[in-house]
Amino acid sequence: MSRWVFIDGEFVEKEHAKISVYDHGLLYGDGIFEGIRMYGGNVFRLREHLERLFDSAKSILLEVPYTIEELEQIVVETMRINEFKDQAYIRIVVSRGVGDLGLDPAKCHHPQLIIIAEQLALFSNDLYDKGIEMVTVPTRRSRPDILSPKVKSLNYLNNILLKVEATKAGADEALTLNTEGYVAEGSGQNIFLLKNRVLYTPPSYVGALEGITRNAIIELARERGYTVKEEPFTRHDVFVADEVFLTGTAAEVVPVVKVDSRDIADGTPGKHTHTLLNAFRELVVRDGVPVYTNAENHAG
Ligand code: PXG
Repeated sequence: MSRWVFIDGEFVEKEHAKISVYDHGLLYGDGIFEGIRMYGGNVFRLREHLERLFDSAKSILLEVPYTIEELEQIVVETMRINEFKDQAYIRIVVSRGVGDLGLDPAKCHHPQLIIIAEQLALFSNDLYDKGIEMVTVPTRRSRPDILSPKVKSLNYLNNILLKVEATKAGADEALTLNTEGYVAEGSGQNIFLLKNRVLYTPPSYVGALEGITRNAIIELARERGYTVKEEPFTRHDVFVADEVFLTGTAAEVVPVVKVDSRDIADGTPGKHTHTLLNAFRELVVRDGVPVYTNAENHAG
């Protein structure tokens, strides 16, 4: 269990980790975040996550109060101080900080960095074996020209509504469409489908986050001889796919077996999904920034 949260430039016991009611992260969702995982004592693709965090910051004109190297150190230190040895989920938040009740962030002089680490499993274990059910939800994924889905902003209401609509409809996850009706992603996961040994995932311009898990799966699939195509597809293509799965830091790789009452193939998780899930599980324990030295690993 985690005990220490990094906030206001120091580690604070989690009961005492508090922010101001004047923080624009709270008042307006003005800020950004990243979700990262540690596997086998290594923080997976930390650099990529931090680069995406800095890109999100640049896009919303937010100054991250640390360099990328300093942030790397603080993330590693958060794992060490909480004595996480193997698995953990890490949340980085940078909010605009304290201001007044106006929208203008000009008066927010101190962006706030918060790092929290916890155990997190998005779906219960049996769903990774059985597969999940998705439904298309009425809310559309926000348009890239209005609020870019590439910005991991603290304003996640679009994604929250997608998730709520799916669970209220009795499904595990939302199949989300962009305003033109093309498949975008899940509520917080990228989507892949496999048809005749070709793997398809929507390009990010359709309205999906360029997921770090997504990119890892594309690499792993190509190394294993799959053709991977980043191209738009519709619900019909999902219904008639041989296999469908979702990817994300929180979700990892989860098979999808039913979409809008249609079974995907025979309604059980596919063997290529299984191959890629295993490849991903192998990759994550050997790739990443080590939190402990070899000597510490042996001592621990
Ligand atoms: N799409 C969106 C909209 C996301 O927020 C992903 C795809 C997957 O990207 P990565 O880089 O993680 O492979 C995300 C990331 C949740 C939750 O509880 C999900 C994310 C962030 C925070 C919480 O489902 N998703």
